[in-house]
Amino acid sequence: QESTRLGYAADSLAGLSVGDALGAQYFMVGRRVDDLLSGIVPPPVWEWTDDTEMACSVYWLLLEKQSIDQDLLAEVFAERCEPNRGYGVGAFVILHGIRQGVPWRDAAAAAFNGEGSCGNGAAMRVAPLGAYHVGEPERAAAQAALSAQVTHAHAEGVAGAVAVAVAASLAAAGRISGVRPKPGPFLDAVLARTPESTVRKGIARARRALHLPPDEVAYELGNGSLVTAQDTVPFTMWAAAKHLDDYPEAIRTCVRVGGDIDTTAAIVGGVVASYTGVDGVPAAWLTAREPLPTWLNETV
Ligand code: 8NA
Ligand code: MG
Ligand code: MG
Ligand code: MG
Repeated sequence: QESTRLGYAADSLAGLSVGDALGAQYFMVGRRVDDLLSGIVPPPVWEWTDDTEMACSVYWLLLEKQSIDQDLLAEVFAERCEPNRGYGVGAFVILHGIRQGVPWRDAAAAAFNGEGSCGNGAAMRVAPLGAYHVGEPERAAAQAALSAQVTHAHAEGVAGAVAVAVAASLAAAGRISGVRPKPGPFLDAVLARTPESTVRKGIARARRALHLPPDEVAYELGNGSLVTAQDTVPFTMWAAAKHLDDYPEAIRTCVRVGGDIDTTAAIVGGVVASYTGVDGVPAAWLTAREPLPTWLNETV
């Protein structure tokens, strides 16, 4: 049912945006990580970043079209882009090009000397799209790939988005069934739908590292410091699998290991909230997060 699917997507977006905004307090504003680990959260307002802005565009497209129209998504990404939200350099150039009238396919293909972007930006924004396709992980994967290609022409950038969307779809399905997916089978199901890639190899390593402490796992798999999908998505899949039923602990795990915290927390928050629902996100954290943009509820 359409309203139910949108509800799952909205819950995922809430988890994603709170993770992004709280994570940015450590990644960009420079607050002390130890404070959060001892239960102290920063004072409001927690401003969200590019992760949330782009996720809002994806969610808006679901409200409008119920599926990924790449031309419209490119237009919305470009039009809604506020330059001060901390966009990746490549993303900023692509979106600027689109605004100047360059077709998105050409702009995305030209990035990084014609390699295309393998940044983590396609993964950071995609969890709500996965949650929307609850119980349909194949469809989530296909739609995620379409959503990624608009800015990320590199296969790794696309694979990262596919893995995250599949994880969110499976998490939402777990919520419906009332059965919490166990970490190992959960990662197996993500692996089964993720195309062969360095990202997928990293998730396979995460699957074998479920018994290890987070710092060690982040050291082995990467914590997003390189801002690429390969360096970001495997750890986020590990953290989401481990803490699927505990949103605050999932976010603390991202903050604890450092790196690209706004983005790791956005991905993990978006997947975990697909399972817990918005009720899993502490009310005080939701209130502290800057309100989502008003254009989210405007139609064309
Ligand atoms: P992107 O396409 O610019 O990619 C992000 C980064 O990935 C690039 O700047 C490169 O360093 C690297 N990269 C991408 N493709 C290649 C390649 N083919 N070869 C070598 N390096 C490559 O933007 P995006 O949307 O994918 O990035 C999302 C990230 O940007 C998120 O972490 C988001 O939060 C934001 N970000 C902001 C800051 C900040 O301080 N404001 C810092 C890092 C990232
Ligand atoms: Mg960001
Ligand atoms: Mg995407
Ligand atoms: Mg980031």
